[in-house]
Amino acid sequence: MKHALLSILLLSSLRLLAADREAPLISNVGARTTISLDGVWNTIVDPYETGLSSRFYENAKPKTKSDLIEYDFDHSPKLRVPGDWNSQRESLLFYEGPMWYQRYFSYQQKAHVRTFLYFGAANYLARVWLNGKRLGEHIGGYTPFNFEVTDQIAEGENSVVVEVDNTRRADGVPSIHTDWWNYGGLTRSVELIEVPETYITDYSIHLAENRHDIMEAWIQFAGAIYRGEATIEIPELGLIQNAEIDPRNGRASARFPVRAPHLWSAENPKLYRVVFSGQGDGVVDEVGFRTIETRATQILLNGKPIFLRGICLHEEAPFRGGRAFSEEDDRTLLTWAKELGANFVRLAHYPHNEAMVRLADQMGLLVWDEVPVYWEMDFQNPSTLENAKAQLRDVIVRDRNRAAVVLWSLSNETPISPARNAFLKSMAEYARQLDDTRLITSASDKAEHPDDQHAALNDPLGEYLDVIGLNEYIGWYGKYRPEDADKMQWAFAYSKPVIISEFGGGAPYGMHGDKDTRFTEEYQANLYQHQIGMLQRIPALAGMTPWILMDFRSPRRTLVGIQDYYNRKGVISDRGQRKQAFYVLQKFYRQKAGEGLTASSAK
Ligand code: GCB
Repeated sequence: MKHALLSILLLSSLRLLAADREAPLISNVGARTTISLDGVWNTIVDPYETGLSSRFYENAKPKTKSDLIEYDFDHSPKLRVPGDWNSQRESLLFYEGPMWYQRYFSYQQKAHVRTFLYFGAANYLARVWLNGKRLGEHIGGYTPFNFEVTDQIAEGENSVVVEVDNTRRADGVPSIHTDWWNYGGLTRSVELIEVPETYITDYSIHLAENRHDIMEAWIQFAGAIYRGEATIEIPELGLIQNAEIDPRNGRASARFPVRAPHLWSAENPKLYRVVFSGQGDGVVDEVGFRTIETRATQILLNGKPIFLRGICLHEEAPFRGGRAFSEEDDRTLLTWAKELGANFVRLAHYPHNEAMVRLADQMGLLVWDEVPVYWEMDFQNPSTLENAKAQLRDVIVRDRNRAAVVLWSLSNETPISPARNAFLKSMAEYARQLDDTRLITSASDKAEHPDDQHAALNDPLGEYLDVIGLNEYIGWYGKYRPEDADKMQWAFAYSKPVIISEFGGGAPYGMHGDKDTRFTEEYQANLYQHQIGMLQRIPALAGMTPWILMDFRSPRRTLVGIQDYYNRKGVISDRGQRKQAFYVLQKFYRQKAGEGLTASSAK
């Protein structure tokens, strides 16, 4: 009886698994054999979600002239992939709800090859069918996912259907309220990936803790594992390192000495070609080597204190608007950050596209990577926590070999409560378990003002972090004027490095007036001036990322003639025009960079 029950349970869980073919995320897709499914897709806007009951995923056609089929992908309007739908069709600007995507592609089957269908990102919920069969679903709008399709993909013509739904949900990550546009759609590339039957899913290589002459690496294989060794090669360092593969879990790990590599830094973002191989598979990556740690209230890059001259960014496309997804978008944004004098970017408030992080690696910009645990959320809900953790895991899998990424940020401006504290504690532990080589942070805005000359951050979240992130809007929100910053003295409950992860104020480019007039460039520039003075009086200050590089769309910003559904706190407009505040910040960063040079040449 007991056995019968057990086998029923087992069978039903197997069936559940069979219905969802989401497979462990394959890292470094760019190094794989891929077939792009980007381009023009057929789309059906489905505000009442009738597509599920009407089985849009079958992509059926009437067989006789009397057949009733009330949808037709072939003659429906098109949308480009990658791309959000809101910026592609005027009628979709504010659309939130389900959208059906369909396209055909032809495929040639190959022996001993496994095929995966990969999505760079789909906001927010995606349900996927191939040739009418359900592959599964994925939640979370900014992280990649893949399904194995080896058994579903047909020789010749195939049809893939995806329902993408960006309805905001109280239990979602993020939840209902955000200060950014809820761009829906297949916002990043869709690809088929081909790998051998036994293949490398993921790997990691980095310098051992605070050592510049020892590396640690592992390679994870999937499929039937044969006894043998995996190999890691760094030709430029003359390194060939073998490691035994454990057949029980498909993992090979090694710790080994290296001839001191050129360390990765913002000034010299050196990347090495690294080859990971074994079991008949091989992947090549470009990897930088550096260490990152904290000592008291300092952040040390490669053992030396660094001041993070940063700026926040949304993943918003310059000039054309909408979600950024291309290397060209990314290069424009990061080039502006460099011009500002930055050595650091905060990629707010969710994982940006992979090309962005790779470009930061090449250009020498340190990165704060973040997941969209933002404002009020359903912190009591275990499935919300699981969702947040899955997003954190997937961005860590995607970016863990990028030297540029030095901080994992768990959250932004979440309201203090026992449930929230427990939620973020659990995320911090999970992040450390997945990657103990980086620093953990979070942005908090829960400062208190005992009087008009003192400010204190006592958020208990600080206990779980390596670096304290503080968002403060003195001179913009609340009762204080920009000049009040001059007398403000900050105190922090935890003796850890502090990054001022946001400050700022809004001004459309070209709006002028005196420095006391809201929404003028003069007001914004004056605010920056007084902020810079105040921040320099914080002894634990290790960096700053003002809000924000470029103006971005926000449904909350309705002020006509000034905001017009844009958050105007950019130091650059969405058309690329530099505001006065850009030059105030640039001047400060140039001076800071100069100080850094004198300090290191004095050594
Ligand atoms: C914040 C949020 C950010 C907003 C910004 C603002 O504190 O973290 O997402 O966009 O303020 O402009 O109010």
